[in-house]
Formats: sequence, C-alpha cells, structure tokens
Amino acid sequence: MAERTTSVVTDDLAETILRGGVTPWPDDLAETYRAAGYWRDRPLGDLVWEWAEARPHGLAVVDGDTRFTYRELACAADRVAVLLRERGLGRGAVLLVALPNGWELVVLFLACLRAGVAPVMMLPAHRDHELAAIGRRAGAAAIAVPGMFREYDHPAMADRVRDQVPSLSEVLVCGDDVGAHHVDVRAAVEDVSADDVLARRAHLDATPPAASDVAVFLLSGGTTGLSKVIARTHNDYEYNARRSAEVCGFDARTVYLAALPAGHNFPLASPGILGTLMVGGTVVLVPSPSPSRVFETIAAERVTVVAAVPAVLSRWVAAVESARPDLTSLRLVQVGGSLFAKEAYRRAVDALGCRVQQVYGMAEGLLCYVRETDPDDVAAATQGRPISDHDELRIVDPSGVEVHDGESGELLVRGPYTPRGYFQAPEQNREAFTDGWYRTGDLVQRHPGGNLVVVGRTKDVVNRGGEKISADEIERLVQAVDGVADVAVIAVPDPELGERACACVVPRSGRTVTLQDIGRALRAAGVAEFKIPESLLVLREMPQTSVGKTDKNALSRIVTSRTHLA
Ligand code: OOB
Repeated sequence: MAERTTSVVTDDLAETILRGGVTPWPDDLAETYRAAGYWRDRPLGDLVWEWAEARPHGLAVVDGDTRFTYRELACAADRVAVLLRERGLGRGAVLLVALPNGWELVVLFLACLRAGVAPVMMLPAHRDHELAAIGRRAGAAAIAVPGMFREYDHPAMADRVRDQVPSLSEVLVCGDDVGAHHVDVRAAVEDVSADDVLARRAHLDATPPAASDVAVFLLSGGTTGLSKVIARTHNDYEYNARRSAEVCGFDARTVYLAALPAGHNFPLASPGILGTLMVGGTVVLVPSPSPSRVFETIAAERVTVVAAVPAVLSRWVAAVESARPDLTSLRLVQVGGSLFAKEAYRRAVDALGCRVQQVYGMAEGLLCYVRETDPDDVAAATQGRPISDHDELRIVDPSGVEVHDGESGELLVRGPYTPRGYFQAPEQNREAFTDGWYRTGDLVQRHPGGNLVVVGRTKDVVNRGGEKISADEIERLVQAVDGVADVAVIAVPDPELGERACACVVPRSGRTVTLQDIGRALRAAGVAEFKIPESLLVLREMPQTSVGKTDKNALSRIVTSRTHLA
C-alpha cells in the first residue's frame, strides 16, 4: 500500500489531540460505564465491516440516484480511509468536514473512523471565519468541502482557510471543480480498478484507533466568543447512537431521512445516521429540508423516520395542505433543537398523521426523548427523559442549590456520554463544568413522570431555528465595525425561526450605523450568513444594570415595545 512515511501530524500533536485536550472520566466512573455495558471498548470503525458482514446486500445509503449496499459502503469507506492515510492523515489527525448532506459525507465520516482521523463536524453554511477559528483550535491538518455548492466556491474558500491555519495542509474536495492541488475524494470511490478490498481492510484493521481516542469533534452552540469544540470518544459516541436507536425503536426496517445538516448531533447520531446504520436500516440524505424535496423523497424511498427542528417542521406542516404529499410510510417525526409549543405539537400530529416525538439534546452529550409509552399530554408538553440510567441530573437555583420538583432551575448533567470538559479550553471549562457536571445553561422543570420541560435558558445565545449563535461572538465582530461605539446582541422573537439576532448599537458621536453596514462588514470578515444580525436598534446610550453591565432585559423590552426595526 502506497502510504507516506511522513505524517502531516507529528506524534506530539497527535498525542495532544487524542488525550491532551480531553478531560477524562474518572477511573471509577469509567469502570462503572464498562461494567454496565455502555462502553464496549471498541472503536467505531470496527463496526463498519460488522454491518457489511451482517447484511452485505442490504441498502445502507441513498442519495438521489446513488445507492450503496452495506458492503459497498464498507468498501468505499476503506478506499477513502486509505486515501487519507496516503495523504499523511492517520490516527490523531483532525479533518474539518464542511459538507452538505450527501453520500460523500457518510463515506468520509466512516473513513475517518476507520483511519483514526477525527472529523470536526462543521456546516456547509460556515465560512472562512468559522472554519479558520475552529481549524486553529482543533489543530486541523485537512479540510473537506464540496465543489461549487449553492453558487459558492467552497474549494477556493478552503484554500484561503489553509493559508490561515498553520497546521492545515490538505484540501479534500467532494464534488466537481477539483483543482490540481486538491485531493479528489469522489475519484477514490469511483476507482474500482485495484480492487484489493482484503488488503485495504487488513491494513486498516491492523492499526485501529483506541476506543478512548477522540472519534469525532462536535461544535458547541456555546456562549463565549471563542468557539468551543467537543471531543466525543469512540466509547461514548457509540453508546450515544446505540442507546438512542434502542430508545427510539430503530431497526432494520427503519428508513431514516437526514434532512437537517448532518454535522449536528441530532441527525448524526441521535439516533440519526449512525443509529440507523447500527441496526441495519437505510439512511436517505437530502441537501436541504425544503418541503418539496422532503415530501418527494419520503414518498419515493418510503421513509419511516425523519428529524426536524421546530422551524423546519412548521414549514412542512404548512406545506402539507397544498402539496398533499404521500406520507403513508412515515412512522415517526422527531422534533428538537429549540422550543416547541404544545399547539405546534398538535398541529404537527394532525397534519402528518404519525407519531411526533420531542427530543431535547445537546452536542455536549445528554439526550432526552419522549417515549412511545408516554401518554399524549406528556408527549405534547415535555421534551422527554434521558436515555441512560447513569445520566445524573441536577436542577439548581442561581446559588447552586437543588430546586424542588416542578420548580425551574438550571440543568446540570454528567454521565457516560457527556464529556467532562471542552477540548483544550481550560478557561471556558472553569465556567461550564464543575466537578464534571456540565452546566447546560438551560432552565428546566422536572415533570412528575421524570420527563423534562425546557422553560428557558440562562446562556447568552440566539437560537435561530435550531442554529445557535453566540451573542458574544457577534458582539466582538460588530464592535469592530466602523462607527460602532458599543454593541449588544440579543434574541428577538420570530414567528418562523423562533428567534433572530438583533444588534443594539450605540454609534460613535456624529456617525450613523446601518444594518447594511453591519452585514457588509461581517460578510467581508467571512462570517456565516445565518449569524448576521437581521435587525438593528440604534441607541444613544446602552442601558446598564446596577452593577454596570449591559442590561439585555431592558434592551429586549425596548425592542418589543417598538414595532418597526431597521
Ligand atoms: C441540539 O444540540 P445543540 O448542541 O445544537 O444545542 C443544544 C441546545 C440545548 O442546550 C438547548 O438550549 C437547545 O439546544 N435545545 C432545546 C431543545 N433541544 C435542544 N431547547 C428547547 N427544546 C428542545 N427540545 O439542539 C440537539 C442535539 C441532539 C438532539 C436534539 C437536539
């Protein structure tokens, strides 16, 4: 096998990535999780051939006209895994994956697991700003992008990101428009001439990652300016997907439609793509959750399960009446990621004619699902309960004291698939983790049956249709816009998306600042479009609390009292 002898990742860097930045679980808890059968000490990549042997001809992945059986999927993953190794990407290397939903994303993800490369699950909507910041933080050695996608030149962007991230040397392109200096991922899968499946497999099997290694990095929808990265190990992420599939009743007959961006934990492994493949089901991918595309695909592929955020689900519900789609195959629609009102639940059940399951989860770990046995009023009004008997939950008041059942408080959590710290972020970890307890920043109540109800949050984010935007990150960017003296970013209610970002700006004296100025400056800085503030409140001075901090509650009151914003 033509493998480079020099790796683009030094041993030191690999060791840092695999262990240095990760806060381990204490030994006694790790033993408990092993003894309970949660952690199986097997790398996720091992599963790929296990699936292929169990049902070689079963349909694994569908993307338009492209179909992979389980055996073809395993072969494709190994081809790409070997390609990664040939480019010097092996155990401990980090790959930014910024791909739209499609077969390439699944194959590349599995290839990473086979090769021991840790993918960082970015979004195709991310731009230079996000990719470079995360690439630096995670020490990425490579980036994978589509070709032209939605009229945007992703390979050209990837080249710019490479120039900005010192550790990054390889640009992988999954699409057309592959430059001579790019790595062509599709070609590796199409090249079936040297069909030495066994040799490839043996080579990869001989050098597996450890189950305690980082399997995948997820992004946090966090609160502070510096983006945070969550390292999920093979052990904890395998359990995350396996237990989710069990709780949600996935089996070999499941045809799961991945319509939300697959970089999110929800469609990736809750139970999502990974949970479906684990039980021998079929994963169908669409690049956008538009009602027409989704309805067409549900009917054509006889989809049984699909996941949505509330904003997307309400678009589907609104479109059902005029489109009259064939949804007879649908068994389950999962909804989570942001607040979902009881009334919206009822409308969805009526319109879709199938079970609607609320999900409350986070890339940081904890997953809660409403169970099929829960009565309808509980299914309508709660966001489910945790998947593991070893998920430990505390609901506390601002002084850290546990509240009584039924009262609201901030949710703290720890458990077998909730990491104990962010990756290489000691400062943020001091705020977000206490003795291994992750502070979710969510205000919840415990419902009598043990289900949780999410009632609000303490963290300073804008939840725009399930995409989390850190107020602090956008404030830093707007602060640098010409003419801005002071800025605060707040969430304002929106009938379609739940919330949108509003910039509250105090201009420098004698200057004006418009929404267009802000948009232009942020776009020029390479910020993802969904994070750009969509309304503007211009103020003469910033309201302050008694301790001299920006009073965001006062800003929200001012915004709601005005009907028209810029
Ligand atoms: C999911 O993951 P993230 O990491 O994008 O966002 C997590 C945050 C939670 O802390 C909470 O603030 C909010 O999103 N959230 C919800 C919710 N589900 C998530 N807020 C209200 N109601 C819900 N049902 O969003 C995620 C990950 C896995 C499965 C599902 C969602």
